[in-house]
Amino acid sequence: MPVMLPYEVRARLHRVRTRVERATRVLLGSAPSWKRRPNILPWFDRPDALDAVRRHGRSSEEATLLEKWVRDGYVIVEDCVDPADIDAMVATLDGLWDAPRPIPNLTLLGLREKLDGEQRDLAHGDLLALDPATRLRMRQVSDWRIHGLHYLDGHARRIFFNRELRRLASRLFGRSARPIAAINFMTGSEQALHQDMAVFHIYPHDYLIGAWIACEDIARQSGPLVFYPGSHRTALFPGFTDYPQTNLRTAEPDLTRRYREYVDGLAARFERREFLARKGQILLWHGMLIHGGAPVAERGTSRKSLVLHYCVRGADRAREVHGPFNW
Ligand SMILES: O=C(O)CCC(=O)C(=O)O
Repeated sequence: MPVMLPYEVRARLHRVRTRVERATRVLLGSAPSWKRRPNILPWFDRPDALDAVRRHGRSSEEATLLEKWVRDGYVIVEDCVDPADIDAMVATLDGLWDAPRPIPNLTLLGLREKLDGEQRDLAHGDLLALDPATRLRMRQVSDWRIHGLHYLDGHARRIFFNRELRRLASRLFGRSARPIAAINFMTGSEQALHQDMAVFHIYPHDYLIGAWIACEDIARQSGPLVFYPGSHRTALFPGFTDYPQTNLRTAEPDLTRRYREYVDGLAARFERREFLARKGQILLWHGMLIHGGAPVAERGTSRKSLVLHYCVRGADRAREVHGPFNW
């Protein structure tokens, strides 16, 4: 498993690299890298993809998986992640609320003090400084989540770099896959329908895979992940005229509103499914597959998951995009 540099060092290196790259572009007057390269789609998005399954599949089992990927835009797998890692990671997350000491650089996102209260983010140290009654109330009413736990927790890191998942994502891409992001959700996200291509800045298009790892058995009333098989074959929102620069992260409010209408309209043409997963099951989905979080029918029901995203080297253009950013 790769060794992680301390968080501060990595954050600093990232900032320096971003600044140097931007300055170089300004000085040389060069266009963003994606304008200088053709948009060659992955094999699974090409018109001959179903024929290509025969070339790509190394066994009949793999060919079946790849064919489902091409047709439906998702596959479900299990037995990839060690349940002991899931249990240890979840124990760390559950223990954050009354931990003996703060974890540096850890922020809990989406906290609130009452059900209809404003959401806010809090450093772990600031959370522990609150009185126990406030913390308990916050825990009961917050739909909280954490980004990048793998930087801080060894078990989350083992899952992030899980070989089997990486191998699978590489077989799907037909190229070596690398994990680029991780979010731990503790409750239903109730996220509006979207495609991850609209959230990430990917070029060439569609070199993006999401992996939703169930960290417990998922209850129907918890607001499961919803998804629309086949919706990955629809077009990228035409309003993102200079994608990957413009997407939901950089869009003005009116463009975001139009994107939402566009995606809701597309989703209505496909069957809606819920991922009522058993602990350890994993749904891998195409970057254009429409998905979101169902409404939480019973507040207080947990829905623990880890969502990873995979890309191929050089296709994540986030560092070249300029703000202002919506998050
Ligand atoms: O888990 C969910 O409810 C939604 C997750 C999601 O949409 C994402 O991380 O892209």
